Amino acid sequence: MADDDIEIHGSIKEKLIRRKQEWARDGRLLTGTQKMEDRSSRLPPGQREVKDWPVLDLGLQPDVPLEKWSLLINGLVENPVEWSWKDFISQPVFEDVSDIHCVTSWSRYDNYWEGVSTAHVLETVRPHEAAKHVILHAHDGYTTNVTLEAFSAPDALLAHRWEGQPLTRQHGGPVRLVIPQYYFWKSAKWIKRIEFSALDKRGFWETRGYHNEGDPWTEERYG
Ligand SMILES: Nc1nc2c(c(=O)[nH]1)N[C@H]1C(S)=C(S)[C@@H](COP(=O)(O)O)O[C@H]1N2
Ligand SMILES: [Mo]
Repeated sequence: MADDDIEIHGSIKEKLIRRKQEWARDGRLLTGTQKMEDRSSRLPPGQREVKDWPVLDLGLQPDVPLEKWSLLINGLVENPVEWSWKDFISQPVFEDVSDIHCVTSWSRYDNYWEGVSTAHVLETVRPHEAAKHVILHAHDGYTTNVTLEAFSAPDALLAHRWEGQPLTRQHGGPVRLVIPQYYFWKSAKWIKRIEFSALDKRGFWETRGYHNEGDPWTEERYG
């Protein structure tokens, strides 16, 4: 976990972060239809479909070579683990196709992910009964929080491949989290630690006006 060894490209986008915080304060993009929970459309309210895949981050892109990569999974668990890259890729393979919904209003359909399911993570580390929250920590200093229930979703995974190719650094490679049921800010890129906790801890955007959960179907954008 020697973070000093990890090279980070770029510099933090203070202006962009401020603008997104202002959007949250002003409730930008909210359609007001969030109470309808209309699931007849594949597109959640206020979203538009894109075919490309935008890159969004704080401006800092860690460059984590596989030989230095590790993932610590600890906190309120019976069996904490620290996986090296070799350990990680010897776990059972999980594949899933899901849609991405970003809070900045783009959605991208049918992303083919390969990696390790969060269900397998849970079987391996066995959270204590008191663990109700999961805090995700990334190499760029980013954090985000989800309930244990959301983390356990059957389509959630630690992804290292997208569309049959290794996940690029821009998109969070070597490994990122993917939780399709939520807006994409919950899907931490460059993940380095998964912490199980009894208490909730709001993450980077959650402390800057974003919703604590983030269901796109009910427009849990801000709050
Ligand atoms: N580590 C880290 N993960 C992150 C972010 C970030 O800045 N750092 N941004 C989040 C946000 S706001 C979005 S929309 C998605 C963007 O992922 P993408 O660049 O692959 O589209 O990553 C999420 N995960
Ligand atoms: Mo986002």
